[in-house]
Amino acid sequence: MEMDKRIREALEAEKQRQQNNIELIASENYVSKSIIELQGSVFTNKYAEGYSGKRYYGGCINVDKVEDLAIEYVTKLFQVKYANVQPHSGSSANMAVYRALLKRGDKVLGLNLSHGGHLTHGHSINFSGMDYKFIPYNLNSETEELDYEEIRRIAEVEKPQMIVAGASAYSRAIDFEKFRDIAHSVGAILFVDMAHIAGLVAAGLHQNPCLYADVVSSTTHKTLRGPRGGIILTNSLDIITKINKTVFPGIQGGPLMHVIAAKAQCFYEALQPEFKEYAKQIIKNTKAMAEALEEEGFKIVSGGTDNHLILVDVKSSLGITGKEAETILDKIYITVNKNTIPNETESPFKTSGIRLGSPAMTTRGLKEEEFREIGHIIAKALKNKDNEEIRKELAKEVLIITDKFPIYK
Ligand code: DSN
Repeated sequence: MEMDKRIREALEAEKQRQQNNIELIASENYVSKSIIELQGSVFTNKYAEGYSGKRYYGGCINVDKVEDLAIEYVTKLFQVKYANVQPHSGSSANMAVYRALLKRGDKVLGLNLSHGGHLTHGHSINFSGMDYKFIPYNLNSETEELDYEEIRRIAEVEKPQMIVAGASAYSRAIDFEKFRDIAHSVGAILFVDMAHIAGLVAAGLHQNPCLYADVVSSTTHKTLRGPRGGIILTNSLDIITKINKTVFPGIQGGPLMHVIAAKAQCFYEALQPEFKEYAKQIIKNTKAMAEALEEEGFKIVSGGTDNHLILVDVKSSLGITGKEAETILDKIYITVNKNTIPNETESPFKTSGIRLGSPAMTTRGLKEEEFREIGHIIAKALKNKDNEEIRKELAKEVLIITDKFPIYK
């Protein structure tokens, strides 16, 4: 049957929006045509509850092959023994880890959401904060970086069953070896959620948490540039056995085999030498954009960046909220998200900061020169928020950049 006209219109409009806009949401990316083809493939028709070779349905010969390939490639990519590639998302991967390894009410340490953590790292409105007793740790109030001594102090006082490391809005490298030492010194499991930095880890540009953590989760669609979904990795046979039972039948039914096929392709792509070059460019580009914004007088949270994102404190720099900045930039076709910053004084709906990431535009081929230009365009737009003429000029400049770098040639 032909596609419904109104659905088609939304699809075409979204293609145009993605083409026109400078995409700076740190957790988004553009996947390859092969990944789109696999996600839109006949694998979507297949039920395959269970695991390769042990399914509850017939006709699984080909889905077994793609799931085996996904596991082969991802374990090679992250130098780890075992993987579960079935979680539908990062949140369900994290739910599986907690449910497999903790009892309800167990104590867990996780990074405060307003300091860069994630909802599933213990926020009270999320299942994680409801089912387990999370104790948040904050960034150091002066350096705005992780404070390992303070995390150790909290761990020694609280004696948690698990420590969660990983972040959604943290621009500095994370020392997983230090986290391992702290966790194991108090008898806690170290769980790393590397969703944001997985592509950098895959390229060898960030310490690999699989070498230190008891268990690691990730999404596959951020810096890793794959389909939307989750994975869980570990070197422990005991842990993967518990994880596998928890993912299915514990919390999920049939795996999304079209997504698992696309995950296999994502891991294959990340194993190629070009991916390393891509990941290197991500970091160069973020640094270039941060430098341009600093030249313009903006305060960069944590004093700079080692990875794919920066947090800009627009409130202390210009007296506007993150929400206002997001809206102003939307009008000139630059997509960002408002974000809380350490010691936030605004509500999560307003915030004092914006989060800017380079993975998506790096995929489109932009280099340091363009990222510096984007930094200056952002600064000019925010400094002249009420000037209609300047806004129109900047919107034109953005469209010139995005025209020059098509998403799908
Ligand atoms: N929502 C994602 C992000 O934007 O960082 C995290 O899951």
